[in-house]
Order: sequence, then structure tokens, then C-alpha cells
Amino acid sequence: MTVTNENIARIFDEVADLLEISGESFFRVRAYRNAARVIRDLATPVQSIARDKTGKLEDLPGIGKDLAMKITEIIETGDLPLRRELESRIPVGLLEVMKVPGIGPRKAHKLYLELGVKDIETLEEVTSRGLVRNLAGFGKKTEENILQGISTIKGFGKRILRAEAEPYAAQIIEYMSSLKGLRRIEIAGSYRRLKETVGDLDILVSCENTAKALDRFINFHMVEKIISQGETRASVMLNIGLQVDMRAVHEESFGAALQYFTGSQAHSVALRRIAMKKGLKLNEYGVFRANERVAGKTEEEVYEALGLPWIPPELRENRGEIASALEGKLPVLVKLEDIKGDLHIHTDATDGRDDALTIIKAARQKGYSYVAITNHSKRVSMAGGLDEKGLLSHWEELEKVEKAIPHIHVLKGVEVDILEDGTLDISEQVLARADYVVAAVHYNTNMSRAQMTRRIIKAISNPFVHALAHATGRIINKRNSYAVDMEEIIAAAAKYDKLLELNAAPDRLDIDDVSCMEAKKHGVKISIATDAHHSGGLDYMRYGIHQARRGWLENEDVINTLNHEELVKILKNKNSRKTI
Ligand code: DGT
Ligand code: CA
Ligand code: CA
Repeated sequence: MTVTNENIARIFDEVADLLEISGESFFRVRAYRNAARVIRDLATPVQSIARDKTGKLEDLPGIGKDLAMKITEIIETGDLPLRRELESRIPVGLLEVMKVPGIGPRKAHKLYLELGVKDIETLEEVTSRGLVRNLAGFGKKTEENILQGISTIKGFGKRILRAEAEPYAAQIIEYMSSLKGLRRIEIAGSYRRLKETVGDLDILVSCENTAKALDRFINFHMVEKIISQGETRASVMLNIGLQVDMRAVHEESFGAALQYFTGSQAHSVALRRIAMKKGLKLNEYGVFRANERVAGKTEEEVYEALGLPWIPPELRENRGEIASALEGKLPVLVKLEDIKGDLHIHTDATDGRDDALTIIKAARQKGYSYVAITNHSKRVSMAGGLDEKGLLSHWEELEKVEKAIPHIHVLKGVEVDILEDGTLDISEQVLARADYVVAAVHYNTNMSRAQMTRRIIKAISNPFVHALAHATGRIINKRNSYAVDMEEIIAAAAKYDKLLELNAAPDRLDIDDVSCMEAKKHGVKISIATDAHHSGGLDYMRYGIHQARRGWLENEDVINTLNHEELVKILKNKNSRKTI
């Protein structure tokens, strides 16, 4: 287990906060705060001091016998019993309350004792009811500040979909690009790693005149508030509640800074360890041997100096990418251009907005050579799901449409509903006549984990099913996953030779990156599909590709990179166990 100095410092800071809220002596609180600061500023990892006995923890300034023991405890267990004990006595929500400007531990303590404030929600409630202004030491001005602070924190706290941030990111880049003397500009952070959600945007610039670049940035028309502004960086809040950080760096450090601020932190920590082993130092300014910069201008040369090929940002999560890079075995990730068709599409035969002709033409426009039309089945009545008879005549209709559009194959499909007991809501006689059956749970999702897992596995084992969609049922920022054991689902998909769908809609991306990796390990193939309900929905494919790349998927892992002939052969094989 790696325990960083920052990890230890944060625990000590939290302990200090909690002690202070609980009214502990000033000296005890200060001891923890000092220790946090000392450890945070230390160049060597405390963990190596403890492990290699290269020095004694107690020799560090401000660290006595008691704190040294606590540090050892954190290094060994990752946590501190004292912190857990404090957390059980004091509402942790008060730590959040202390993020409101002007509320320190003492005020938090008072709000807790006198008004029962235990988190942001209760703080907002008592403040809006006008109770805070009457507390000694608070007043009307504080009340206003608190309300303002709360609304900012709420904006800060939320992660937004990467897809939602995309147009604003593009606007800022375009806006900055017209600046004279601008040499380079790049978005780093989780955005560059193609994460499904971003906490904020991190932008790097290199410009002849740094002050001018930052000045232009803070004047972007969507800036609602300047959070901080310095000589080389600025942070702003956009009026859509998205924070954007800009850092200006020298050209000779741009690659190193891009690497550092792309992260992930875990990836960068692992890189630094490699650098150290080589007698090098890696930081946001470059790779250094003694005091000489040996790399830094480009990311490629930074990785090269460490003996590594350049690693795609979407793999930089410390999930084995560095080992693979060292062995020269980085995956050749799937690309949007490799996709030959979309295997989950709805039309106005159920809850889609476009008719089959329109959306299939749109798919053809994208250059696809096949689509599967997968409308809902009868149980999903709110979407106008089709019964057996309805499906058969719908498929007849699709055959006509297929003939009307050249150069595209139309698979007659269905998104069949998985009933509570794991059986399907369409008879096997009819399913047997489909080209493509994707099964999904829609109702009664409030089951135990074991029940839901059994339900889904039963459906996966059905010989008429090709693929499982909505494996977890999540909608990002709106609806949690069902309680379901993904490991077992993936193992079952491997056992029964079924596909798992990666839903490309940016608020679903279900299955996620980690499950994609897991599926790949088990040899389970993935269908990246948009679940489009109108022609525009076909454009979601690229978000599915993002997630697939984060999940290490290569062409051979993705079923819809196959051409039509190969695909149909595999789908038929999958149904070879059928008896009808
Ligand atoms: P986000 O914004 O929550 O979606 O995630 P990130 O990864 O964009 O994180 P953010 O914005 O806090 O920081 C951007 C990058 O800067 C992060 O991926 C790695 C780097 N970074 C930030 N803080 C630290 C740190 O304390 N140590 C190291 N090694 N890197 C850091
Ligand atoms: Ca970020
Ligand atoms: Ca940031």
C-alpha cells in the first residue's frame, strides 16, 4: 500500500479540525496542524523514512513520540483509530460546513451546539429561517455570506458529465487561441483522460506574455466569479457551475506540466518512482538529472527519459498501463473510425422519435454498414413496447425499409425485458426469428444484490439472448446502479458466450471502464451501442469509444468493429444451442 505524505497530512488536518470542533485544547489541535504542514512540505516520502529507516520519524520537526507512532499506524493501516473515533462522535458533515468561507471550527461547533447544524443541508435550513443572524458573533452580514457560500459549494461539489463540459471547453480554447503570442494550449486533467465526469477543467497555456493570457482567460464571457488569480495561474467559476483552472508554463516545461496536470495522480506517483530508480527527478517542470533538465518540452520526451513509450491519457489510472508500457504491450485502443455499425437503436415503433427509414438513413450517412433496430418489448408499456404479433409485423416493415436504403444491412432486433424471475417477456418462438436479441432489466430493480444477480444471469443463460444491456442500470448523477455483482455477470457472459453492451449515451456509459477491463480479461466481447431514440442519438458513439478506450478495449474486443458477414456468423453461432 502506498501512503503518500499528502494522505497522512490530510488525516492529520481532519483530526485537527475534528478536535477543534469538539472543543479540544488549542495546543493539541496545533500539534496536529503543524504535523500536517511539516509532512506536506517534506521532499522525501514519509513512508520510505519509516520503511527504510533512512531517518527517524521523531527527528522531523514537530513530530514527537506520539505523532511518530500515529504516522506508523497510518502507514500500516491507511487510517487512524483516533480519526474514526472522532468521526463517530462528531458529525462529519461539519467538515463540509467549514468549507463555507468565514466558518471555522469554532463557529461550526457553535452552530452544531446551538442550532443542531450537522451538515450543509441543515446549515442552509437554519440560515434561511433567519436563526443564524441572532447567534452571538454571527449577524446579518455573516448570514448573507453563508448563503452565498453554500450555493458556491453546491456548484463546486458536483461533477459534471464530460460530454456536458465539452462545448465550453471548446469555446474557451477557441477564445484563447486568437491571443497573440500564444504558443500552446491544452486541456489536461480528467477531461483529457476522457473520464465520464469531470470535477473541473485544467487548462495549460504557454504564451509570450503570461499576464496577457491570464487576463484574457478571466475575461471569458461565461466567467461568473474569479476564485483566485496569481502570476502564473488563475481559477474561475463559469456561470454553469463549472470551475476552470488555468496554469501558464514555460515552453521548455510544457510537456512535463501537461503530464503532471493530466494525472492521474496515481499514475504520476508511479512515474516518479520510476524516475527515482533511474536517479532522475520528475516534476511539473521536467525530468532532471542532478540540476540538469533532460526532458520537459513534450510529453513524449518525458516518457522517453523514463524509458517508456508515450501512454495514452485515457489509460493513465495506474491500472497496469506502466507495466504494459515497459513490456511494449500497450493496447492498440479502439477508435471511432473502426466502428462498422450500431447495435441498439429505437424507432417510432416504440418510444423512438424517428421512423426506421429516417434513422437508418442517418446511420448509413455515418458510413455504417449495418444497424440493429432494437425496440422495446411488451412489458415496457410506458414506451409502447411491442408484443409478439407487433414485433413480427415490425420486423416485416424493417425488411421493406432495408430494401429501400442501399448499402446497409438491418438486423431485426428487440430489447427484450428481463422479468423478475429472469425469464423474458417475449416467447422463444418469436425470439428465435430475431437477428439480434438484447436483454435488459427495466422494472422492480429494488432487489437484493443476490436476487438481481441471479435474475440477470438467468437471462444471460437464455439461448435466444445475444447481449445484455443496462447491466447496472445507472444514470450518472441521477440514478444509482442496481445492486448487482458485476464480476458474476461477466463470468456468466463468458460462460454462456454472450456480449455485454457498453451503452454510449454520455449519462449512462454502462458498463463502465473497469467492467470493460474485466470483461476483456474474461474474453467477453463488447458491443458499443448508442441506444439512440432519434437520429442525433447516433452521435453518442464517440462517448462509448471514450469509455471503451479507458477500459483498454481493442478492435478484437468490440463486436461492432466486425464487418457484417463476420458479425452475422458470430451471432448465429451464439444461437447454435437453440432448439427451435
Ligand atoms: P477531477 O477534476 O476531479 O475530475 O480530476 P482531475 O484528475 O482533473 O484532478 P484535479 O483537477 O484535482 O487535478 C488535475 C491533475 O493535477 C491531476 O489529475 C493530477 C495533478 N495533481 C493535482 N494535485 C496533485 C497532487 O497533489 N499530486 C500530484 N502528483 N498530482 C496532482
Ligand atoms: Ca480536473
Ligand atoms: Ca483542477
